[in-house]
Amino acid sequence: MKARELLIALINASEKAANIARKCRSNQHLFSLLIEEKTGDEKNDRFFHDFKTLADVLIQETIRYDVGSLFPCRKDSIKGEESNKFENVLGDKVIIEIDNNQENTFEMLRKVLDNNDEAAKELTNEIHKVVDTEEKLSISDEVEIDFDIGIWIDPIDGTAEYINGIDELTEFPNIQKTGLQCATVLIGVYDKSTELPIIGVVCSPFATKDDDNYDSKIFYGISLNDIKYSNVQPRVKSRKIAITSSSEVHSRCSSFEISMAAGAGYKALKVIEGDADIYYLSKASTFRWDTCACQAILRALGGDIVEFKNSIIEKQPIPLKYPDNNEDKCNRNGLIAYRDVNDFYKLVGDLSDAIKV
Ligand code: 2IP
Ligand code: CA
Repeated sequence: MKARELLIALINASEKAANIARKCRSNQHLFSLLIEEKTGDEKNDRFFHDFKTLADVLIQETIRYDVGSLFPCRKDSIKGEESNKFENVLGDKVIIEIDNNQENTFEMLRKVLDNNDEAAKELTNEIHKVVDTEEKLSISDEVEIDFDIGIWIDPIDGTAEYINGIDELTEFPNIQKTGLQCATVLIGVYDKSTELPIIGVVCSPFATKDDDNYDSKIFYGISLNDIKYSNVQPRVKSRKIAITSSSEVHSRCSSFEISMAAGAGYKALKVIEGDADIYYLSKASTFRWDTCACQAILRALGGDIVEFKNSIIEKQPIPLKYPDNNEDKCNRNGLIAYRDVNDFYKLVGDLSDAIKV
């Protein structure tokens, strides 16, 4: 398999995912399902699950189908955050699966969307549309992936931000605390033998706005042994900024100003773009699908995402790994994401005294 072809497929899949995410917000019917929390008598028993989960699963399964049909031998290794099996309170079951039959998709969506033909048709069209971002990649066709890989998808990271869409800024340039910008589509590829990420694509579906229409920005990177390739040119700034979750308990360090923002993918993206220098989290609240894509891009830029706890104990970077098993998928030991390893050492110096590990 050519790395270039896989990367192009992932870029196009991420843009299609962004189209579906935008459609679910711009179509009135779909959006009302997205924000509605039906309870008690109002609850529609024919409706299978909360729609936000359906939007997530639809995007995940569309990426799985698009990438899996180009690389059939890898289909079983493409995994996402969500389960694609739904059951309603009456015990009816539906499995969200996308194939090349548009009619099947339409019928499945009609069923889930309670016979709303118009909404089902609009979504079906997005799912089966051919999307080609025509990205110009300067990576050579010679770069082969001749080993076993796995793929982690987070169809919409920052789901709460995606649904609420309430913008809140920070005092730091280009960093939003909350809002649509904090929602990202994350697709990461890892090498099953080294358990390390090798390709990452991060799509920000609401990155730019023209009138009422949003457009994406797509960031990607490859880190395959000596081959380091990315479309990102991190911004240069004078302030040293660490970004973290509002739930983080360690919110003081002397080498960095601290910024809070929502979305694990968004925070790592801020480090990738150069708007922050480091993203840290001491807690076990991210998962493999939250970090794989961004870690690959950071590795392409000379950085990494490493464990918080053990890296601080050992005083050296210990990269997050992606074992190919069905066990715990949580990044149990927290994380530290950086572009420049010197920032990692500064943070370790700042926090080692404060933390009893
Ligand atoms: C979430 C999302 C949250 C994040 C959490 C992730 O993923 O990115 O925003 O918490 O770690 O697992 P925080 O914003 O505090 O960093 P999802 O939205 O896919 O559940
Ligand atoms: Ca997530």
